[in-house]
Amino acid sequence: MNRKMILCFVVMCLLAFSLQIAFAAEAPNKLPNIKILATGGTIAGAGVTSTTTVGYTAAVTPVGKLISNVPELAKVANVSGEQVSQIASESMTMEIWLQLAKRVNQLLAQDDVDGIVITHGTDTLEETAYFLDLVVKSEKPVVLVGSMRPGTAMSADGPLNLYRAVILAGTKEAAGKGVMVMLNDTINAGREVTKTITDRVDTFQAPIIGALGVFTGDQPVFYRKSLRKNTTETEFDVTNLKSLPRVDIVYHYAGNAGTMIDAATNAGAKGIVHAGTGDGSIGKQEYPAIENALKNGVVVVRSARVGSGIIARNGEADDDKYGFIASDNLNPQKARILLMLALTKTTDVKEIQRMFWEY
Ligand code: DAS
Repeated sequence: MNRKMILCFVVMCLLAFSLQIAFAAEAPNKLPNIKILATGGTIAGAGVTSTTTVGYTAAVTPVGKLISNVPELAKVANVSGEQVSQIASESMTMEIWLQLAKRVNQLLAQDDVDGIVITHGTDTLEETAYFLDLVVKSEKPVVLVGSMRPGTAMSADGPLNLYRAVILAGTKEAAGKGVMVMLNDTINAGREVTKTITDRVDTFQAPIIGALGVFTGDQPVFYRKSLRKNTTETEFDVTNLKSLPRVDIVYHYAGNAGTMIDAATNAGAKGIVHAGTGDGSIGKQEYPAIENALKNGVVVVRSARVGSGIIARNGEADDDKYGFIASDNLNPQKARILLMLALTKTTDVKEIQRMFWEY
């Protein structure tokens, strides 16, 4: 090969190499941008040994460590984290809810945020999920994730739950499905999901209604979406809210004569959710306390302690006569959330009943 041909070959190689570099530099990173907002919980917990699954300390691992503990996240999304709080979720407050909701809405309004994952304790995860389901003002995916074992435990469920939550938050099909909960291979709706077992990884269920979908490997598969209004479809807006109206839940049981209803009324509750027996039944002995609450302007919602099923309006109580609201199929802790938000708009019981049938 003469000198000219060699020179030509070298120039061609250099050209090919520089084009390759140029294309590589140009190739946009097609991964979704996912923000992880950490609030605490077992998913951020640590135990003394690898077999400690009770008696560990919740809410000790910071969000940066949660992310670096799962290097696989970088393969499925561009993730960044913020520490909103660091608490076991039995200690969740309305102030943190409002702060979280405002931050979620702020981030989702940004073009460079495609979805949000919120790491959270499992005890009140279903409540935060439903609250956000009613006040987030975006169709972009918002996914709450927790774990039942601390990250230090053998077969910890947190890392895989987090990895899948990030995939879900970056999945186009997940948009417009309301706030979701991702644990144990299952995708649940924030409205219906509830913690059903104190200490097992399959604790989150949606009784009677069922899950939205499941994960098979790294692939989320949806089978349904909630028909109830959520996120951008709701009339609730936290933008200017500094606090939420006080709503207490009162549990009914044999022999109960309404002491806790009086206590809630005297504490200034604006609403009471009655966790009735059976189909939301109220004991005869409770009525003096309930009538006193109504006289003091307290709005009363009838739910049930049994955990699932519809509360029939005018079934076990004369809702029309007393102005009670039937909670539809919302359990007491979910009914409380909707009643709190309803009371930011109205005290009209007919309007509030409408909301329980729409959301
Ligand atoms: N105490 C529980 C909580 O933080 C721990 C957990 O399950 O996340 O909700």
